[in-house]
Amino acid sequence: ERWAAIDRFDFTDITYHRSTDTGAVRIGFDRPEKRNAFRPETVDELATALDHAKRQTDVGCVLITGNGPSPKDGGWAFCSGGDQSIRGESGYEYRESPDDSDTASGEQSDPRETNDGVADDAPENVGRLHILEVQRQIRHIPKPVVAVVPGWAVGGGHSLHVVCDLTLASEEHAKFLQTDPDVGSFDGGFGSAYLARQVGQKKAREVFFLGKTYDAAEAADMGMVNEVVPHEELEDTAIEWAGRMNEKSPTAMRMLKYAFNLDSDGMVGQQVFSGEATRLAYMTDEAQEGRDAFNEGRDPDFDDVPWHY
Ligand code: 2NE
Repeated sequence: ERWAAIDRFDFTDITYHRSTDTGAVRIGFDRPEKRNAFRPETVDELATALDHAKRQTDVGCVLITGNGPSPKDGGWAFCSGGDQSIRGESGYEYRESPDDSDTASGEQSDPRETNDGVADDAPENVGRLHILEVQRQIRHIPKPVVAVVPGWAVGGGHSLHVVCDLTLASEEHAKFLQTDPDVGSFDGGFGSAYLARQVGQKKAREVFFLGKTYDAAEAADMGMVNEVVPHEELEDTAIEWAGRMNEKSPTAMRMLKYAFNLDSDGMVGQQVFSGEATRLAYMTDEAQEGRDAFNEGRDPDFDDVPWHY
């Protein structure tokens, strides 16, 4: 078996696995009957899995994909963006969608109220847009993140693939579509402006303004997909990519990712990049002499340290 479940979490909306042969984890959206649309719970779980993946020092690659096919109609999806059925006035809300609810009246219930004692302490159920926080996690996690696209990548799901470091797509089933302006939404950050850096201004504007559907080959021609492979080879190829990346120098890979990010991340990019430079500096005798001198209550001795040029 290629994957072993990481079962320390009680996820309902995603699956989370570790590769049995290389340092990769696989996060799978697991709402195939909704084309893997995300609701706030999905986003919370995604954030938890990404944070866990970040902390695994023997993991050098994160694969994000969509489970499928849909038991309803056999359709495949990476992610179709925010679940419109639980979208409230100001964002996506923690509540059951009409088709999830088993109340006879169809009345909506707040799932947080089903656990004794939770509702009193629960924060107000304001609309969430925290998939944008997850985009920043993907951007800043110190290892490559690959979008493995087995089907539809739409709306906020399209933006997610855009923000990933690499995209691998199913030849038969992957489809790329921006519906944001159809549903009165707009990803004005990585989903659009960063897409323009990948495919150019005209094409990025076309993606949003015309809302055409692109197949995997068209998306690769455009420059937003790295490689297209037959559907049945998708996961094996993803694991092969992860294996290749895992053989490389972790420090070099981390510095490269942050270097690629730097010119579109402004001061935050500079902060992230320089944080890694600080880490490298901490590993020198010079920095350790500074630390030791402080702890020993003496002046630091940098006499033997050359002024490199
Ligand atoms: C994804 C797409 C193109 C698929 O079309 P098709 O024809 O293959 O499937 P179908 O029948 O439309 O969908 C299958 C089932 O999935 C549900 C549908 O309602 C349908 O349910 P049933 O009729 O079987 O009960 N479904 C699909 N996507 C859903 C969604 N996003 N929310 C809730 N249910 C969904 C087609 O389904 C489509 O266009 N979906 C909508 C895509 C969309 O507009 N997403 C939101 C964009 S805004 C956003 O994601 C966002 C953002 O931009 C910024 C911040 C946060 C979020």
